[in-house]
Amino acid sequence: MNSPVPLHPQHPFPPDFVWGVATSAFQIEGAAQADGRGESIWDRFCRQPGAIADGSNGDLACDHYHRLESDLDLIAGLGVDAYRFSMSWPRVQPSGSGPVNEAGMAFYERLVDGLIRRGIKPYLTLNHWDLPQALQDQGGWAARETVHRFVDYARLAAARLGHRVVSITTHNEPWVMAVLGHEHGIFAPGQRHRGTAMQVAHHLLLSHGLALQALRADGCPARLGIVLNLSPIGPATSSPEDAAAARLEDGRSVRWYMDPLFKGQYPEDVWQHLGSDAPQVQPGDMDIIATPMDFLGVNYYTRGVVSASGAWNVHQGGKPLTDMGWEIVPEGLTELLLRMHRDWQLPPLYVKENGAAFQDTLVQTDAGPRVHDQERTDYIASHIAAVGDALAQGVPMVGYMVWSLMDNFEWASGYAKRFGIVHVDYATLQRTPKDSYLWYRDFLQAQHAQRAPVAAAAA
Ligand code: IFM
Repeated sequence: MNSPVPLHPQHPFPPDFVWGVATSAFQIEGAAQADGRGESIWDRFCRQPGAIADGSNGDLACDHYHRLESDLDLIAGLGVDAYRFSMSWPRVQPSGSGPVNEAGMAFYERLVDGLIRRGIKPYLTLNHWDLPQALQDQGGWAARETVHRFVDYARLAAARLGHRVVSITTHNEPWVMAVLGHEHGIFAPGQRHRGTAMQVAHHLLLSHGLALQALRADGCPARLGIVLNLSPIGPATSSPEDAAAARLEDGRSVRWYMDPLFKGQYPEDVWQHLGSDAPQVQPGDMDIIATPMDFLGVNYYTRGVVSASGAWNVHQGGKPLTDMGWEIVPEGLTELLLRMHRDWQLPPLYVKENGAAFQDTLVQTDAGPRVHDQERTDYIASHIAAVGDALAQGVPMVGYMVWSLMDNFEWASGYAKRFGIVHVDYATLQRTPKDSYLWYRDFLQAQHAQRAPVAAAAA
């Protein structure tokens, strides 16, 4: 390919650095009614008029459920070390409790075996937002009982796959589930109450800690952790009001998760601010939440610029935007990783999602269909370089994963926003690797070539 983007970042990555690509179940699988799958809160939410920008849903999505083998070949063609995917809870336990739905579990066994056969390490996420609707009907994540249902589900999943996957993530992005789902109401289950959101966040963290303890007691050999969406948060202006707003937003979106996980306590300033919206915490909860992890994952897309008027991403000008309207700030990733390293005692750290939506055009060329998504290639390359900068300054980075393998259901934005490095034609479901896929493949080849002499010398 003809990309000017360099294949060798300024800072070298260690030979055992894990390069990967990521997806999630609801966003790609489709097959919403196949093989006994139960309803999830996202199936229900998509049916609310106006909830999804293009009125779409996940019924068919990319039909990955029926195209597993060819999709696995696409992943293998990239030359990644790892593939991060999520298990749909309602597919394997349709009502959120009770025995395994064998037909649904068989899909994930085929997926994991297919990855292993291709030499790719499976990275499993248990909860990427698609709670069984039956549990929502009993109170969802706001109900403490759901914590125990999640632990049962985690044990059942680990009993079947824990010996074959390298890593298990309990939850993906608890802030999103709690705040966008229960305070802003723009994600499933569409509730709007701050106190509920904070109780949900507490129960997600608690269920994470309890699941870690249960899986370890069961002898699960996979490495265990959680994935947070984090951004560096700064004030829109130098006014004291904006500075206070930025500090509070950092408290609510970063410290509210990092402090309990790594210090066993909620940040006092945010707790005071919440007043009666602070969560119910029972004795012993905080110690459970702080159960040591084998890794932490961070998803990074952009920075936050906050003003006292309540705006979250005030654009300060000069920064290019993605199709989501998010500023492109690769140096923000380095800043975030350095801050995390400074403020908390981190376990090995991954970037578990990083990528960008752009308006892609599929063009016909003599070489077949192509998507010239130079902006996405630039985005990925510059963020990989940002990870390299953090690594060079001592942050314990161990891996990086692109979001996402293919265009998919982008939640409230429907199918209009494309994050894939593989283009999906939603009329035919045909997959076309974009130029960013070809660049990442070439980049990984260059990384692997650098690895070989090191590995040979060590042998
Ligand atoms: O598509 C989502 C993903 O499911 C979670 N992290 C952010 C991505 C882009 O919005």
